[in-house]
Parts: sequence; C-alpha cells; structure tokens
Amino acid sequence: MPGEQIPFSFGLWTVGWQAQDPFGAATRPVLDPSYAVHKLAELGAWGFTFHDDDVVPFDADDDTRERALASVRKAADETGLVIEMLTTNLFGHPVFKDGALTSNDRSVRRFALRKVLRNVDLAAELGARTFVMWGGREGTEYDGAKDLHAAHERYAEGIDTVAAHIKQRDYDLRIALEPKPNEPRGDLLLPTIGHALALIARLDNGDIVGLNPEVGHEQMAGLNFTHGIAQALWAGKLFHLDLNGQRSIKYDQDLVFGHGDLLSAFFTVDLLEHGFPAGGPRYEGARHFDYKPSRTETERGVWESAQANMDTYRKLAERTAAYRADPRVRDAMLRAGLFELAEPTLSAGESIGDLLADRSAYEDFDAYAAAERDYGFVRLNQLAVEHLLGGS
Ligand code: 3MF
Ligand code: MG
Ligand code: MG
Ligand code: MG
Repeated sequence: MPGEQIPFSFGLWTVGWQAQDPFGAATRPVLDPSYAVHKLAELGAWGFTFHDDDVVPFDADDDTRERALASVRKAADETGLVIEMLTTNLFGHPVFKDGALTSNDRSVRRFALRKVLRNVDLAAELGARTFVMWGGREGTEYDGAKDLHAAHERYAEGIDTVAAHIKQRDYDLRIALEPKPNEPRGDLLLPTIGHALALIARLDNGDIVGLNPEVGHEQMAGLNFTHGIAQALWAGKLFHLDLNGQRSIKYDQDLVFGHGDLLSAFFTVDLLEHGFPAGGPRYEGARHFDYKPSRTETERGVWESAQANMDTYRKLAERTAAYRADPRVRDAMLRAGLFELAEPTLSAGESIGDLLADRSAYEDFDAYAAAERDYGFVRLNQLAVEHLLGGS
C-alpha cells in the first residue's frame, strides 16, 4: 500500500451502472471500461476491480475477450491503477435464475464453477490478490423450493473447489465471500458476516477463504457493520471490503459512503484507519467502494459521486484521527474503561480453581457498589459527534 495515500478502489460496475432498476429503463449510456479507469485515476483512485461480464460480454468469443481484456490491461498500465480484486458475475444471465453454485440443476452448477475457475485464472494473471464471491442468486423465494441442507453442502463444495484450484496452481490469491441477506432473491444463503464465518469454519480449504463485507448488506439486515468487520478482523478473516451507504432496513440502496448512517461510517473509518483502541489486528486491504451513482445522475454526477466516496472517507480519516488524539477523548476512554477490557479476565496462570477460591470475585464482591460505576459513554459519544461535525 502506498505510504500516505489511502488505497481507494472502485468496482467498474459502480460508475459503469446504467441505472436500470426494476421499475425503469437505463438513464445513462454504456461507459467504456478503459475510459472509466482513466477517469478514476484522474480522481485519485489507487485501484479498480471488475466482474468478468463488466469487461467481457457473456457470449464473447475468444478474440473479443482478448481484445476487451487487453484494453483494460492497457488502461491499468497507462494509469498505474492496480487491479486488486476480480469477481464473477453469477447472477446476471437467466441461466443463474435459481442460483449458480447452489442451483437445483447440476449442469448449471458445473457451468458456474467453470465460469469461476476461468476467472480465477484471469485474476492470477492480472495480479489481483483477492477473488470475491458474492452469491447473488444463491437463495430462494420459497422455503420449499430448495433442499437447504443440500444447498449448504453444494455451496461449501463449490467454494472448496475454487480454493483447491487456487492452491493447486499456487496462485497468490485469497477468496473473500460477500454476505447479503436478500435481493435479488427473497432470501440469500450466507445472509450475514456471521453466517459466512460459520460456513468458512467447515471448509477443507478455509485457510484461504475470508470475507468481503458490504456496509449496506449488513445494514439491510439491521446489523452493525462496524461490529461485523470487528468480528471478521478478530477471526483473521477481513480480506476485503465494500464501502457504501444504506438508510435502514429496506431495498439495497448502494448510496455513496457516508450518505447512509454517517455516525456508523465515522466508527467504521475509525476502526479501519486507527485500529482497535487497545491494539489488535489491522485491516491492510483496499478501501473499496461498491455503490451506485443514483439514477438521477448524468455522467457528471457519476464522477461527482465517485469523488464524494473518497472525499467523505478522507474527511472521516482526518476527523477520527483528531478524535483519537484529543486528550478529552483519552480521558473519556479511561473513564469508560475501554483499556480495562483488554486485560484478560483470569490472571496469567490462574486456574479455574483459583477463580473459584477467590472470595473477592464473588462472596465478598459488592455488586451494588460496582453497579454504581459511572462509564460516561454518552460523553464519549458526544465527543465523537463533535469531531464528526468538524471539531470543537
Ligand atoms: C450486490 C453486490 C455485488 C457484489 C459484486 C462483487 C454487484 O449487492 O454488492 O455487486 O459486490 O458482485 O462480488
Ligand atoms: Mg451490494
Ligand atoms: Mg458488494
Ligand atoms: Mg448494496
């Protein structure tokens, strides 16, 4: 990662979205991928990512594929932008209408796997270090429509096969699963970070499989994104990120980062840029945006919205740095007991027997006195709000 520069990257499908939605046609023309790469470079991005189908049409013959890829590769060379992640479109074509790796139709599952493996080879060739797998159509509208035990078996089989291929070819590549609770299916498999972590724990090749959590996806499930990525970090599984904005539990909005829950975005950036207060694992990957320029925007608004993601993130990086450095915040953190939590509950070498024998822990413990403790969490949060609003 470059020293001072925050490594921002964008999916080509974000700025390239033509803004078709379930109720209306596209409002913007096709954006040439290599043009988009040049524009992102001008705006100060560090890298970009794409689905196979973002660059190469689904039905393309080999020559067309080579030409399309050569043009994107040339754009990367000319701009110095890094192709840091690749992913596969397993949701757009009608063949995937009942899923890909978990389609009831075995021939579709085998086709999906081949599409992924081909794209894994491309990712390695282009030097990407992360391979994202979002199961956009792995799910159901009706609970009786799928054997849910078999579906999890097939999902694990599919991911394990991709991971085994990466190992067999000795690629420097890790898989990042992207959870999402629903949309486009009524219910998706691996709906949240926690569900995905539980599946990874049962894989044969889970050592190279982690997560690509998306802000809006967790918030669509009513969950706290910062808590989610904190658990993924704790588990050593935060391989990549999709940053965007979402306003509460509703359809997938894909707003600009910070245009949803701004205070939550403050603490997300605080964690990503400054780590846990008492130390611990840090996120080292790209600050990757997966958003959609609103349907109302022309090309001008597309680039304004791309810029807005980076500007907001940068401002939050500054404001959170000021928050961490503020002596009043330090005092409030001490009052809140933030650093006490890093101390193990049992002392070094203390046995369960020792704990049971420790009268001060129970028999002589004054629960009523401890209940009087003043944590001052509101004061701490108000200091965060003050910094978010521009200092005090
Ligand atoms: C959908 C998404 C996807 C994934 C993408 C990357 C189209 O809500 O977030 O974007 O991020 O497929 O794997
Ligand atoms: Mg999304
Ligand atoms: Mg995403
Ligand atoms: Mg989204």
